[in-house]
Amino acid sequence: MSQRTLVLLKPDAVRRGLVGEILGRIENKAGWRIAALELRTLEREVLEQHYAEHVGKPFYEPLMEFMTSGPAVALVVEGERVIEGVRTLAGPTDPIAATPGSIRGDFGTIVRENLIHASDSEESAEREMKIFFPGLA
Ligand code: RTP
Ligand code: MG
Repeated sequence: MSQRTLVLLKPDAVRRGLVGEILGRIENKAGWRIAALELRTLEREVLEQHYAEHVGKPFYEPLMEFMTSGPAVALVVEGERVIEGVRTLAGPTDPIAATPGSIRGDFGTIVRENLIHASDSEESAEREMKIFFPGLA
């Protein structure tokens, strides 16, 4: 079942020079391909839409601060079971709980600065792709 998912390489990944490493892990998966990609400093308005479910939580403002702190890479990846697949590559939200071998498990220590976002369902993927790539067919 071919799917598309919205992925963000967060500002910590760009600052630390991990973009190539992370994109490589995604590209190495058989049959997956990058369908859109952009390096940009994300505007707060865009992130407010993206993280609408977290409004009011204690980590919301620090998350906004972090996510606007420098350029990020937004991309759409297309391929077989890619929604679940990229989340498996990423590992759980808390990098200390993430298994080595996963992106968060290999490179992260801080819950907020966990390197990567990936859509968690088909509905989220559709919603998030429209936020970051409104022109995408
Ligand atoms: P994402 O949406 O970024 O893929 O991450 P997720 O599903 O694994 O985590 P979620 O619960 O949706 O939280 C979104 C992002 O907010 C930051 N966060 N900080 N307690 C905290 O300080 C805290 N909890 C979450 C992380 O950057 C997380 O990825
Ligand atoms: Mg989430």
